[in-house]
Amino acid sequence: MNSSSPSSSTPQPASSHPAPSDDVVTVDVRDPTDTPPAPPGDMLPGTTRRVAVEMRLLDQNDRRAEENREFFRRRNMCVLNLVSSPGAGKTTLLQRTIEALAAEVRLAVLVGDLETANDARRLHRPGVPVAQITTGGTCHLDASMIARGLAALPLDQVRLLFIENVGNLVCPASFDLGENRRIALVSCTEGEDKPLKYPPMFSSAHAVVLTKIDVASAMEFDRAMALDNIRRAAPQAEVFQVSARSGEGLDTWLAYLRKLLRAPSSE
Ligand SMILES: Nc1nc2c(ncn2[C@@H]2O[C@H](COP(=O)(O)OP(=O)(O)O)[C@@H](O)[C@H]2O)c(=O)[nH]1
Ligand SMILES: [Mg+2]
Repeated sequence: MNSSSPSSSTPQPASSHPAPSDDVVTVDVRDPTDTPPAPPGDMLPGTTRRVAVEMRLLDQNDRRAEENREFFRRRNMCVLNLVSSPGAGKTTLLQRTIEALAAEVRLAVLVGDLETANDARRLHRPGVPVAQITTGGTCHLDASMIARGLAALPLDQVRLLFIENVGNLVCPASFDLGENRRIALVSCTEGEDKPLKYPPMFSSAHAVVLTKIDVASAMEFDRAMALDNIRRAAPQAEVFQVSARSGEGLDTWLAYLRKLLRAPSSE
């Protein structure tokens, strides 16, 4: 455990143990009282209904996020939160990014999914600590999950932390994790209009990455229209176009990261 994790009041993970075959750590933040959703229909006698008190939850999250931000600032860590729908290419882009940067700067990764440590295994390489946060039914990472993930990682000298959020174009937009930059990915296989349909995810992003441009023409994807939609939904964001498969556009993306690393962590 890392004794200087963001909050000493942060509850310890229900389970935090190294996977037997590699150095990937799994931090299980599932709520044991959560039950898997059942098909809709009449409530059975004796079942209970959960009512989410969203405002209070978000206030609490914002406080935790501030603690995380302070933790990152003290350690001079630059933290990127990657958000997108499932399958937009977050893990693949991170794989390419880590390959390119691991020799230059000390990196770490927190990756969230409902189940499995598949992405953590894909991202792990010697010298790059990775923790998989398994959320059970929760469709986003929140600031306290990040604090628990941080506590499971050796963070000495880590300068750049990537957070791969749970794949979801809605909920992660509401949860500040204390990150320096939020990066929204949208792929050429999702259609041109996703930025217009899911505005909060794009209006809250510092950068938008259009991914899988290698398959744009095969998908008859209208890139000009998609870029126009991105600019309308995220006029504040820097926009990148990449293919993690062919490598096209990766240089510009990596230049953006290197520039971030040259800036003080509070920016
Ligand atoms: N053609 C193509 N496929 C990609 C690219 N990036 C990711 N993929 C594929 O898209 C699928 C989902 O990618 P993944 O990185 O797991 O997405 P995530 O769920 O956002 O982490 C995988 O089959 C990847 O191989 C890309 O740049 N080009
Ligand atoms: Mg992934």
